[in-house]
Amino acid sequence: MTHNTILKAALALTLMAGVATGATAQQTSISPTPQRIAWGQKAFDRPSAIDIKGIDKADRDAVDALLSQFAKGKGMKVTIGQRGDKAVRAVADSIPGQPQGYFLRVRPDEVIIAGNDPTGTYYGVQTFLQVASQPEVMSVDISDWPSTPSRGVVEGFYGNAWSFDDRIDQFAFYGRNKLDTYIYGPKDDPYHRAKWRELYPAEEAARMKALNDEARRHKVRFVWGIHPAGDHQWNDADNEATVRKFEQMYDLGFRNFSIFFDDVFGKQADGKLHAQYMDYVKRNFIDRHPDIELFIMCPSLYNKAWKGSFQPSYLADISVMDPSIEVMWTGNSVVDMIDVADMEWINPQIGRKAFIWLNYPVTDYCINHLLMGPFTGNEPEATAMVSGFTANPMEYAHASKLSLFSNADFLWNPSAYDPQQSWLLATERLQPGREEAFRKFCLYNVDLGQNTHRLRRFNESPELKTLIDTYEQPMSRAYMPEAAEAFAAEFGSLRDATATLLEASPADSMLSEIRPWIEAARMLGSRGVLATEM
Ligand code: 14T
Repeated sequence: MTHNTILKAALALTLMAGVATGATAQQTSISPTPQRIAWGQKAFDRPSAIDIKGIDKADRDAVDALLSQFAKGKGMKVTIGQRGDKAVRAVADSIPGQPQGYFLRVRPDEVIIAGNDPTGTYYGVQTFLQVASQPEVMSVDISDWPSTPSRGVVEGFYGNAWSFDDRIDQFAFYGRNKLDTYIYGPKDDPYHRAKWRELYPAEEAARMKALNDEARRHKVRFVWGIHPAGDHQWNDADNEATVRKFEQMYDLGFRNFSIFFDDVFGKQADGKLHAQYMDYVKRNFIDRHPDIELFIMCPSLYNKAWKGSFQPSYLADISVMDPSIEVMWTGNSVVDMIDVADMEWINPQIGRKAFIWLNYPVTDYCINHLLMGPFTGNEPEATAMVSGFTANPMEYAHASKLSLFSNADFLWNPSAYDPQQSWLLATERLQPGREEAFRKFCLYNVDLGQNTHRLRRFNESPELKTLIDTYEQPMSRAYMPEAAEAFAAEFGSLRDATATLLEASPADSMLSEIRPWIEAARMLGSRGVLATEM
């Protein structure tokens, strides 16, 4: 959509404002932040039923997402379709040409959702569901597309892998937040790493298939990964075992694959052997199935700080692999945020744009911590230099959503990303009605503490820090009643906030998942209040 069309749309909406009835309705916060958006006045009251035009041709998953929120019947007219479909021909010129792009128009008499491709249509529906989440639905024109390809999650941590239910729940969350990639690499799934050669037994295979099917419904590409690097013998038998395993996954419906070589050293970390093996699998598996999309490798040397610990030629050795193979990279060190300089360093060496494996909010190296602060530190301009960007989360699937929500927002539209705003919205979406209490708790779970990877976050419990900064010095000379009061108020509000969360925790998956941290924060609050009384 050109600027000119946007201007015209905005003008049309402004004119409509004159005829709109009723008080000014609320604009909704849309996340991820759309590329172009022009709000008008109130369009209509949220309907309970919708009358869908284009339903037979439109992407099935998009229609299903729509019907999960509205009954089908006489009601608001919603036209849905994809570029080329007759239903959306009238707005063909407004549909952005980017992959996964869509155009959404909400007006008093009609709604149009028009995708550039099936995922675009699905994302258009997701945005519409946010716009229409209010009792009074606003007129709006949105033209939108992602700035970063392959956005999502790499389940790549050590420790308790996510459960089946966790993953099913994640895929719906990814769909809502326009994350399109999930890379499967839980270190502790035996069929991923320890017993990588063995096929999944029937029961496990059925569960993997169910997961992949569910991911597809939310337009998430489930990248099934194998970690053979620990004991691969670099011979034909092991090459064939890999293809056999991948064929099993292909037959189950998987269309995206990856091979991991991380955290192996010495003779297992030979770049030439890795490249030959990757090319073997490319020729003997990937190329035989033209409908396979992603083929990704995670190298042994996956961050700059480790360069001296591997063969000096490791990166050059893997750079000769087939150029369609994506290469993962964690940045300057194992746990690091990504900037332009990182990408300028790695991309030329591997002869392609690196696919980011961000080790945040993973906590497998600081397991007594939760990472619940704003998602900050990645440079917006770096996103144009990646082929994908996936985050390694905490073993706490629900709590990880706080960071993933903002990660999705950042990647979709990096130049519009505001970490604080995004965090405020994320906390509201995850704990609606309890967002203030949840925020109070989160602010006490920001920093990682001392850890091997040295990542720190310095905005831990900012309110408490301000009080300490204000009163520590003067209090060392004389007792100050106002200081005691101020501390009591802060600790009291932490105690009360966490009490609210604890009360809600049995019925809330996230709160029950992180209950020990909430309990600990409540005790900190109570103890603080008592200390001021002493
Ligand atoms: F492959 C990678 F990109 C990667 O990050 N691998 C692991 C990952 O599974 C783990 O979750 C992450 C954070 O702890 O770090 C990598 O694992 C390590 C890194 C180390 F520096 C394991 C041991 C280490 F000493």
